[in-house]
Amino acid sequence: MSPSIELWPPMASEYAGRVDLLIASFGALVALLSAPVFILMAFFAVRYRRGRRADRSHREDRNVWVEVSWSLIPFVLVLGFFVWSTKMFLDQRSPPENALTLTVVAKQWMWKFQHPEGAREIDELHVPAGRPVRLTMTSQDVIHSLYVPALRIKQDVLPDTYSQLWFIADRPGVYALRCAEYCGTDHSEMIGRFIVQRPEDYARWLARSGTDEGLAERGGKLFVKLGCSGCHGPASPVRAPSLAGLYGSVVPLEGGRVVRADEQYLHDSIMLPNKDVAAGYKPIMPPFGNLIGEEEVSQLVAWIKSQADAGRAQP
Ligand code: HEC
Ligand SMILES: [Cu+2]
Repeated sequence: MSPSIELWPPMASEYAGRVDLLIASFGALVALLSAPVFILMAFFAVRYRRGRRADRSHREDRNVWVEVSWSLIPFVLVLGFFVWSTKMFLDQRSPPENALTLTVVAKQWMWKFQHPEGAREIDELHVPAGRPVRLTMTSQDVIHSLYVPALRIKQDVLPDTYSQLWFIADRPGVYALRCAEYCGTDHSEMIGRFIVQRPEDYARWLARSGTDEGLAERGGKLFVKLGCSGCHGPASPVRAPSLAGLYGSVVPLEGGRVVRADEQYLHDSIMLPNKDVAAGYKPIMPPFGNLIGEEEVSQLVAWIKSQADAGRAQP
C-alpha cells in the first residue's frame, strides 16, 4: 500500500467507468447551473458598484417565460440524473444468477474470504476477471463496510445480517480493499488487496491454495461434529425437520406466517432458532449463537444449500 494519496482511483470494472461518468456529468451540470449565478453576481457587482452612474430605478419588468424556464429546465435536467442513477443503483442490487458466490466475514480487524471450492484467505480477495462475482457478507462483531475503490462500490457489513455486493472485474491487477466504516482502534489497519486474475491464473491459484474440501463439505462435517445430525438426521429419535430440500422452499412458521428459506433464514435458524419456529415442531433446538462464529455458520448454510435438491439424503 503506497502512502501516496490517490485522487482518482484506478478502474477495475466497466461499472466503475459508469460511476465516473455519472459523477463527472453531475459535476458538469452543477457547474453549468451555478455558473450563470456567479457570472451575473460579478457583473452586477461591477456595474452597480458605489459611485458608478447606472440606472437604479426599479422597473416592473417581468417575463414569465424566463422565470418558468429557469425553474423548469434545471428541474428536468436533475430529474434526468435521478433516473440515470436509480437505474445504476438497481443494477447494482441485482446480481446475475450465474454469479460466483464468495462468503465474507468481517471482524475487528480483518477480512476473511471463503471461496465456494474451499479456499480461504484473509485480507486478500482473489477473483477471476470477466466473471460476475457475488459477495455474501456478514460481520462477527460491529458494523464494517467493504469498499473497493477500483470498482466504485461499497456496502455495509452488519452483524447477524447478510448483505451483498456484486461486480464484474474485467481488468487484471492488484487494487486496494478497505473498511469504510469506523469500527474501532485499528479500523485504519483493516485494509487488504483486491486481486483480479485472468481466469486461468485464478484457476491455478485456487488449485494451489485450495484445500480438497469445499465450503459445503466443511459444513457437512460440522453438521455432524456439532450434533445437528443427532436431531436432523433421518434416524433421529427427536422430531426435527429434515433439511434436505429446505433451501429456497417456503416454510410455514408457528403462528401462521410463511417465509422463504433463504440464506438469512438459515443463518437465523441456526443462531437464534427460537426467533422463527417451523410449524408443527417444538422450539427445542439450542441456539448456536454463542458456540460458533459466522465462518462456521456460512459453512453450515453452504452445506444446507448444497442439499437443496438432494432428495432425502442426510449425512
Ligand atoms: C436438539 C435437537 C436439535 C439440534 C441439536 C439442532 N436442531 Fe435444528 N431444529 C430442531 C428443531 C426441533 C427444529 C424445528 C423448530 C424450529 O424451527 O426451531 C429445528 C430447525 C432448524 C432449522 C429450520 C428448519 C426449517 O424447516 O425451517 C434449521 C436450518 C436448523 N434447525 C439447522 C440446524 C443446524 C445447522 C444445527 C447444528 C448446528 C441444528 N439445527 C441443531 C432441532 C435441533
Ligand atoms: Cu471495519
